Amino acid sequence: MQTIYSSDHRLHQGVELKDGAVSDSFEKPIRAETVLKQVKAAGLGDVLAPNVYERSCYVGAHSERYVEFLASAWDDWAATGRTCQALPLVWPVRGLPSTAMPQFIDGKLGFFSMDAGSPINAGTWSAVSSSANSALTGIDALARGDKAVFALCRPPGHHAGREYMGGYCYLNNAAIAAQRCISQGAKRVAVLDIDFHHGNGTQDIFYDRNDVLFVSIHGDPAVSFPYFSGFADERGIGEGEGFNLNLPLPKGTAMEQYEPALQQAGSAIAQHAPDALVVSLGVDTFEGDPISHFRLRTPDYLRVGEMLAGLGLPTLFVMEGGYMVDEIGINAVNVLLGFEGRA
Ligand code: Q9C
Ligand code: ZN
Repeated sequence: MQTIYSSDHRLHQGVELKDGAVSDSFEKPIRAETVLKQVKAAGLGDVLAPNVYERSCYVGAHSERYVEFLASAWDDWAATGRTCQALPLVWPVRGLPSTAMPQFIDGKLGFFSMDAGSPINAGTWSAVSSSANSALTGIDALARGDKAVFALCRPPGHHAGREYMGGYCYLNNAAIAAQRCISQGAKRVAVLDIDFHHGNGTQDIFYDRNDVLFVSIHGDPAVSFPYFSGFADERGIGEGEGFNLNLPLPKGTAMEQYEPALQQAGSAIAQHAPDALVVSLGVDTFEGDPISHFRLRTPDYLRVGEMLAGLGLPTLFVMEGGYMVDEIGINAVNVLLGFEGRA
């Protein structure tokens, strides 16, 4: 299968508040470079640069004002004379009365974010838009008849909601691709999220819709990020009721407990009978991941890919998380090799 990759991701290198101190983010450029290296070493297929898309292609999954905010956030921040990365520090939590968008950048940063996990610097928008463009290029390749495509996106996207960034994410690459699929005529799409963390952003974007089924297998939010989304009783709303399926699993989950959840996810997807499947592919489910708590092992990812292939759907894989830098290449590519029957 083809891989879509842009080196523009390197323009974004974030900071992170970890244990109360500022350090380099776990979400760093070498992640994508390691995965690319393994794509080539395994001979997965051609590596192509993304096409260029209009900013309007991100609207639908996101609101127009949020996309405008992201695109100009660095300039608005830098215009105040600051040179360090932009981070939000105040949020409109329950109980605060105003729902109006602030006019000043510091207020906007809080208004359009769920946490302080998505810093913005001078290259962030270039990286973020090229990441979304990789997912869009991938979905367009499926429309032209490719059976499977790997969008090697960085930064990741699944924590980004309709109007907010968070958890290292800015634009929701998987949701933007799924939305384009629908906009171009697909009746139904499914998004399966196998990153360790709940894909709260993708859930948010499609929560009231019955055309895009969202299924996520993730660490129990009672004890894992993002804490405020991902519980089993979140099933969708209005027309979307029954089209959101969360399968939280306890800390320490290994393949033995993971596989039945993946089976259940597969059954729900088959029942939806989508025209295409988008997989939010995070490999932070790995036993050695520094910020996550599942125990999948390297050969397990081949099995995951094999099970996904069993659905027989045109499939776009979109890279999400995975922070054990030495192993994320082999783990991500194992899913793709398993999918292609090259296990
Ligand atoms: N000490 C993705 O995998 N911070 N995002 C967790 C753990 C947020 C992960 C802190 C993790 C976000 C795309
Ligand atoms: Zn994750």
